[in-house]
Amino acid sequence: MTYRIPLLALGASILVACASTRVPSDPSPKAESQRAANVTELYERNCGNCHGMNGEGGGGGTKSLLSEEKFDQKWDRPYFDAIKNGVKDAGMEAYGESLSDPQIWALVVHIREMQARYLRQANGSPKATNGVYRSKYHQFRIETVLERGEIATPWAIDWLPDRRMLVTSRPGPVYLVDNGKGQEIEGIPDSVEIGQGGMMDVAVHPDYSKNGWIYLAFTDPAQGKRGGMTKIVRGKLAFQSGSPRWTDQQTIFQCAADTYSTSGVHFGCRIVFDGKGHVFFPIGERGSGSLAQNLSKPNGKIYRVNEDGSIPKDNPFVADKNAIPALWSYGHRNPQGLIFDLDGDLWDTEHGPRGGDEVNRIVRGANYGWPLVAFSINYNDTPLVTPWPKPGEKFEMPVFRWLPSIGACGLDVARGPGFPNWKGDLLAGGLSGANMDRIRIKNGKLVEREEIVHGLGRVREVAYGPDGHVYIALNQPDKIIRLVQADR
Ligand code: HEC
Ligand SMILES: [Ca+2]
Repeated sequence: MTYRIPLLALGASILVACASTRVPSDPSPKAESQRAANVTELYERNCGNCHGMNGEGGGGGTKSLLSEEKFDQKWDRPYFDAIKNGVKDAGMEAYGESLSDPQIWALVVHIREMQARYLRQANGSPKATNGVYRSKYHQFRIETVLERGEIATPWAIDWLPDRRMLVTSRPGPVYLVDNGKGQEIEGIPDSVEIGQGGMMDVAVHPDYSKNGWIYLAFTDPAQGKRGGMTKIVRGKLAFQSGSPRWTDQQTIFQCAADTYSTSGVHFGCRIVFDGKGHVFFPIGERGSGSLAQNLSKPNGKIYRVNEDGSIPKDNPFVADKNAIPALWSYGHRNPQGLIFDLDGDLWDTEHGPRGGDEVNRIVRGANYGWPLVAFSINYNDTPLVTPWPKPGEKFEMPVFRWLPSIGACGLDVARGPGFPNWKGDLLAGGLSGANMDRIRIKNGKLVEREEIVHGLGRVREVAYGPDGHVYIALNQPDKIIRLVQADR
């Protein structure tokens, strides 16, 4: 795994050297299939003759792999086992000898990618008839709240009690939006937009009418050098002849200066309140996967602090002198969705690499496994790891994973009154997936998933409005839309 992007020719030559040492030198025929480093090649060479180059089946008595019924996580393990142990009475050999477990898992990921392509082509996206979309429990219309281009890369949405909307823009500004007109708030702290970082979340304190606090998450610029790190502050709004200004700022959480990095990936960050005096927020692993397992480093963790930034005495790692005391859970890659559901359980959505974006129930002190386990392959189509813990390892497994990835970003819970039949369901967005899914979980198990929106743009934020409409911040095109219930 590469932890730093090499900037110099020297770095590049080191990479090449590493890559060449990975080629196995064993000349035996068993090693033949292992030499196919890339998963597509591995499939085409070993499986395509029977299962079809695109999974369509037909050779050697196979059915199509492209069935809606099998495109489901409950078939992950049976698929893996079929490849590893073979399907003897059907004439498929066992690959457990010639292929490693990560290679076998990578073949499952490859099948999922073929299934997703095929099913998208066959089923298309949710479409409106006379402007009305029909989903399983509700019909809705889509309205534009902020036009294309009015706010650059909108990242987060929240509301003041008077229903004026706050919208962050990743390049830095935060806007107060009243009746479709956005006003930039003066005096917002400096942030730096590097890759996926920049101005990120805004969260209005649940008791805002009493205390006036608004929380912001952003990439804090490193002092005197390039790079940055996720930081959380809170402040208040003051109005001078109608113009909003950021005042009374306090730092809630800041990382040590030596953790600031020039990496452009995996900053987190959403802020949520538990209503019991605590604030929770995630920070991604900044491209350094192994640090997600290191409790003394801020990367790849979910945090819990008191609303003023002080450390709760009952946090899980306060007794560990080497651990950051604000830690709540670890082994995360890049959570960009975080929400308390209506039962008070905390959920995140986080990015896997290629495949295996996760929906996790966040438990005090738990390890979510990254980078030791993942439902993914590498971006360059090579095997990575297997999803399941090895003997002696204990990880909290995702309740649901998207395979292939959707680029999970933005998460809220349906609260009613606009969509009462969705009440309690998670609404989860996807960037590369350009989707918003409704996810119903009962007793810790996924019972229903429905794609509500697809193909309108990269979904950055999902926010259930106080007016009962479901707001979505899209990127590319940059705009804000809302779903308005239209049941007849
Ligand atoms: C000689 C033909 C043949 C080859 C080669 C072959 N399979 Fe199969 N495979 C079958 C047959 C036959 C079945 C059982 C019938 C079916 O499910 O289509 C099967 C079943 C499976 C299943 C279970 C499907 C289900 O719906 O439960 C998976 C997964 C699978 N194969 C994957 C692979 C992969 C991956 C490879 C390559 C590493 C491979 N197969 C190579 C013939 C083959
Ligand atoms: Ca995980």
